[in-house]
Amino acid sequence: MAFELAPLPYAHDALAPFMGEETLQLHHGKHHQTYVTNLNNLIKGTALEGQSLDAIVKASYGDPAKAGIFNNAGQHWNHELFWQAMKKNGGGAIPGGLESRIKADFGSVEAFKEAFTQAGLTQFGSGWAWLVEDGGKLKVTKTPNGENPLAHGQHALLGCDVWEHAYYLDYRNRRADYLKAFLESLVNWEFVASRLA
Ligand code: MN3
Repeated sequence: MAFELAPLPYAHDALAPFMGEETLQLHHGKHHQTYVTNLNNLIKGTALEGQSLDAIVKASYGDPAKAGIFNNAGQHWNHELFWQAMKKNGGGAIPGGLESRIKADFGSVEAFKEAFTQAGLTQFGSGWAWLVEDGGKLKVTKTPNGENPLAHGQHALLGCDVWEHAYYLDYRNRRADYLKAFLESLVNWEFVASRLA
């Protein structure tokens, strides 16, 4: 069965003013839809057709002959996590279990937020900033383009899209302002905590 674009888990105007209606219409309805359409076309009639998205991401990573499949499968995977990891009136308190893990591995919530923000700011060009579980520890990472923690054997808890299409309409060139709004006003911390192993 072909992959399908799931509806957003909130209305297109639910995240405004931190992520505006036009951004969500284009980002979800056009950019994400294009990754899904491209992925379906690229795997049609190949051994990957009918496999799970996770399996396709892992099977195509690092194979130059499957770069197009990986880019689109990775971006479909990344955006599915990204939409769920935000909510209306997001940000705020981090659930206790997750907060304890963050304090244990980063020293403080502030130190985690600084590391996450720096990862997003220093990802040159398009890519993602992540909070991952890796070998029982929480870590902050960054990846270029459609690459993701799954390809690196890590478990993603939170991802922030730092491609310009994610923030340019709302923040222009101010990626730092977007990252701050993401952490303080958009993240669904209950969802992030629910992904802890
Ligand atoms: Mn995107």
